[in-house]
Amino acid sequence: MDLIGKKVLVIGLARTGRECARFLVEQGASVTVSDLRPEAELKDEVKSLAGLPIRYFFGAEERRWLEVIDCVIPSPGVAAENPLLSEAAASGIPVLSEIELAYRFFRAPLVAVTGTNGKSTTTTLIGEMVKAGGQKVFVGGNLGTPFIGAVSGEWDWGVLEISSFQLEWIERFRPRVAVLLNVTEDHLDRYATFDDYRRAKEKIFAAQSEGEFAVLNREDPRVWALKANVKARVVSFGFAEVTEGAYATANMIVWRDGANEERFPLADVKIPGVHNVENMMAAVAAAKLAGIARQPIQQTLENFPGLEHRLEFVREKDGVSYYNDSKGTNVGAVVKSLAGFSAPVILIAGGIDKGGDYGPLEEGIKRKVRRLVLFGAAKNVIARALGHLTETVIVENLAAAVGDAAAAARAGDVVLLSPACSSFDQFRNYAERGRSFKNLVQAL
Ligand code: UMA
Repeated sequence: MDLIGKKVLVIGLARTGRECARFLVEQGASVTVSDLRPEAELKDEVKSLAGLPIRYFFGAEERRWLEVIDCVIPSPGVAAENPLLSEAAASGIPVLSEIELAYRFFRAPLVAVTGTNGKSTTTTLIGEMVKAGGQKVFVGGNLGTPFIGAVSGEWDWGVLEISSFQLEWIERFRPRVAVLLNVTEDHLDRYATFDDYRRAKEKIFAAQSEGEFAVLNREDPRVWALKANVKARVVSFGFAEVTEGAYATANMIVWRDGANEERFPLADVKIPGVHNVENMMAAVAAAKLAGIARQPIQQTLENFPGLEHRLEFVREKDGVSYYNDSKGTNVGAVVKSLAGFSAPVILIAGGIDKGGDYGPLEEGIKRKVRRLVLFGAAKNVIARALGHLTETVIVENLAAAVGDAAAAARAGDVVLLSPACSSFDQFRNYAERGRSFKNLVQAL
């Protein structure tokens, strides 16, 4: 793809926009960056690009910004309804997502992981396995480091966490190994229907052909149904024994590839929960397809401590265990997190409601949750949906929620922050919410 002299508009000036602008200037493009926030809020971002020949437009988006533009690169957080994007698409100006742009320049093969939950854990595991196998690997994407920032590096592999947002504007993006972990309701504040969200995720397989691999979860009926539609070779993971692919018994993961069988004991693995067995099976399958030997895979499974903000143990106080699961930003994630506990749980939830159904949580709340502590913008919506199932209290913010949970907890209980919502009503992001929870718990 020749970018010399091309007039490119990048929409959004945060992590993705900044890296795209830098790359496009390097490639000789004529770069414009827009952001709907006022300039005063973007001083640091503009400063980080100081000295580069970039034209900026800030504030409410105007269609005239598209005049003379040859190509538009939206940040993932920019929805298709954005006036610049919809106008560009309607008038035939090519729109490419950042991962599509990066794909056209990245020279190593890719493993790409998507799904509603487990993406970050699985991507990190695969990256560590490939690294332990002695390969030079870039690990990033939705995980936090934009893919575009890696294209000038020398790599043997790229391992990417990919969101539905990033898949919206792809054309040729074609991973050697594409993994779909699961699909449950999320981001219904961005997509009109669940089907729109699901279709965006499934695009990860769209450009693949027989030479590539589609790794599918047999435990998720929506994912497994895709086996008939994908063009790539299907490799699967799940709990029932198979002759090709990965499966798990109570104490090991088994990988089978024709006549070969490799066993990965789980006795020394540190990450808990059935959902993590699924994540580990997916990671083993992807790493094997990337040609990694048994030993570095086993070593990674045993050394991996889990991710911050994902069922992260914070401390025990007076016999009560506190867990930070701030990355549990949708209902499906909380269902899986609750499944990992057998002790009575005091669940802290709330934030910005994403327009989905809280129904899948009913069973877990009835069986495990002794007290439900709700805070933030969605507190009343969640209380209406689930409050009749257990003792429920409504508080204003996270500090009050931790205070209430600590006062109500008895020895043997678990206090779990697993919000089922995004964080933007009271925090910058889920990480800030998680850190705030940990500070509050440490201060008890
Ligand atoms: N903006 C506009 N116009 C709009 C909308 C937004 O100008 O119509 C501007 C905003 O004012 C802001 C910028 O766009 O300045 C924000 O862009 P962004 O939200 O894409 O932020 P980035 O920092 O580039 O982060 C993105 C991903 N964000 C989202 O998908 C919302 C990050 O995923 C990702 O880590 C990063 O790229 C690097 O690849 C975060 C996320 O929440 C973690 N992802 C979702 C999730 O995991 O559920 C999908």
